[in-house]
Amino acid sequence: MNSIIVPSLPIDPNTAEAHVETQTGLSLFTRYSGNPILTQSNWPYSINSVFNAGVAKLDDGDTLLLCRVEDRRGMSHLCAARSANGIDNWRIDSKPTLPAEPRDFPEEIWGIEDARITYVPELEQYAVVYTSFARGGPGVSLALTKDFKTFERYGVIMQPEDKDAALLPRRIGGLWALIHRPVTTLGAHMWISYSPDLRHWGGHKIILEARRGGWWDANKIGLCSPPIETSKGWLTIYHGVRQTASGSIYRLGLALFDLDKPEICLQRGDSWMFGPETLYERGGDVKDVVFPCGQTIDADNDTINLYYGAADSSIALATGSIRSLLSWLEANSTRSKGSTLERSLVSGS
Ligand code: BMA
Repeated sequence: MNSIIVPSLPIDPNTAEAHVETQTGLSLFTRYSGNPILTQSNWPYSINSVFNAGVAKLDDGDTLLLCRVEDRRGMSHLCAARSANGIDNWRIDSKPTLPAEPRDFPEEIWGIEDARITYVPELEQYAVVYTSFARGGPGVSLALTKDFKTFERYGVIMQPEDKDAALLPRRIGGLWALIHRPVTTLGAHMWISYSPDLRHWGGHKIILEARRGGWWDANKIGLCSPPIETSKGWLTIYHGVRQTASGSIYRLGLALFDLDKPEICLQRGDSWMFGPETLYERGGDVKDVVFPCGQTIDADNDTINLYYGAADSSIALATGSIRSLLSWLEANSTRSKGSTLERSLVSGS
């Protein structure tokens, strides 16, 4: 089964169709003028809010968003919305598509959140990696599906405290690779772990550290959408959390990881490249949050449609160019292969 329309990978930024190119970090993505594209008012049943959706492009051309839906108890579940153009006329499941199942999976007693979806050609299935929430804190859970109707649940694959995880679409050196964000005494950094069977995980390594001090991504970072395989490396959007006197600001940065050794960071952007600016991003249940969990890539192999949660209250869309993201990263990155500059930045010296 060939279940997803993906660009022929890896994407070559030199041959990708030209997109309107900007080199300023602030305009790398263009917001859809009709944002937000999905809100509580679109839902076929009573909810509090809808945000942070995993994304898949289906065989029939539909874009599927597996949305985080918060009910009016405060618990989240996942619900699928499908659209032919990925913008409007969403067909939303009439009940939760993937509800929490705390009886069989006690790690889901307070709900499930923030799915990241990867189509895995070898398995001919989508891997849905999501946050399961219970007394021990957030953990990382996995389910496989062919159709977003029935799911094979693997349960917790990374114990609390851990979240912001996605599977890479193919094995690296014979092993599956998961990027995730445990919180340890070392801090809230991005890690990679490897597995022969998606159940047993090891080879844990930090791949990107939260910076310190005044940086926009000081102290807490995490993976956003699943990394994009390009000929230059795994292009990765991550969030950085700035703590301020009036709360946190969630902004987005870019990093590039080695294709064959994804624990090696080749480049990391200095500044954030997308952050809360509009009313629907600056105000909501949690203000000043942009939080993508997935994207689609158009047939030109360059246009990226980024779906993001806005202020934990709605889903919005912004469009960019993979080639522009890569060239911005090249021009605005402190880190080159083997450089120790990043280490001194991380240690604050
Ligand atoms: C993070 C996650 C996201 C949420 C964000 C802002 O820790 O829980 O689901 O959007 O906080 O509240």
